[in-house]
Amino acid sequence: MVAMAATGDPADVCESEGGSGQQDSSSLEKIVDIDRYPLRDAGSPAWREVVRVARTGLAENGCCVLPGFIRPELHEVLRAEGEKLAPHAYYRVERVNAYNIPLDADLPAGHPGRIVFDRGNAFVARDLIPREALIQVLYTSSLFRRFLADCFELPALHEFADPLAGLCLNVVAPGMSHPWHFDTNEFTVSLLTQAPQSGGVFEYCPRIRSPRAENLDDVRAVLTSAGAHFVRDLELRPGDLQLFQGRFALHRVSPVTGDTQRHTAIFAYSDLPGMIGTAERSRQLFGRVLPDHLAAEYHAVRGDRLLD
Ligand SMILES: O=C(O)CCC(=O)C(=O)O
Ligand SMILES: [Fe+2]
Repeated sequence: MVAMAATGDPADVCESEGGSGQQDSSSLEKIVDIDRYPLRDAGSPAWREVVRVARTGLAENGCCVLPGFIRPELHEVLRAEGEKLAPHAYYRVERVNAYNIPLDADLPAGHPGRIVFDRGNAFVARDLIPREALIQVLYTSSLFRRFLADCFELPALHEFADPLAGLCLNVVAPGMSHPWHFDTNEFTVSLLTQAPQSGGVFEYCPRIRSPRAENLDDVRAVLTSAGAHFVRDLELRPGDLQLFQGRFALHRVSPVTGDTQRHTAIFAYSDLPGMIGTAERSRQLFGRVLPDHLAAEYHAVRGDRLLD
């Protein structure tokens, strides 16, 4: 979702990170269907089987869904908490391209980065989400993080040090969409907390680019509606957890129709500690810049040579 750089300073790691132990386990047990997803039993046969299925989906499509991750009896709490937060989202319809790079970037004629969309979704920033909200409890759970790291085949995942990004509620109101884009962060986990009445479908193009190849012709085909064969729809229900590698899969939320907003919690993690967004990106997404953004040095650490 956001442009991130690692400051490399371990002091930047969120204070809440590492909050493991009994409290973590018991709060997680109340939220997650642990019979299906045994997050407390790392390495057990049941854990390994869930991780195997997730890894297969990620390897094949850069995406996998863990259905019924949240206990069904909490779906209404999840929805109601999101609904209460949604009015605090920062609304500003922005003109963007799929790479989230400046619209006046010097790109050759015909480059898909020259195609411009209205970004009509809005984010509620992390500092507005109460500590006890289900999505905040999940985001900060070290058991949850350890499980996700195993699914992504990483030794560890870290919360963002950014006080606003990292955990957000993505609000797509009727008539709005979250247009085609690549994510700048590599590991995104999301949870639909409120389904729209209609529309608002998550559409994605698995592996349309790779760390070595932008595949501009294919990207342009999708952006100009000539590439329907690249596009897959993902069926998501409230309480399903989605693991996604959006840096290589072009994706969007199609326009929401009907009367109901679409809400998703977006949990962003990094394999490096201390990730913090640039002041400019923070201003665009949340309408605010905090001292942490200004204090951080923005050395982007990337393992690839892609445009963004
Ligand atoms: O809300 C969603 O399902 C997708 C959000 C997304 O793509 C993003 O925040 O980058
Ligand atoms: Fe995204």
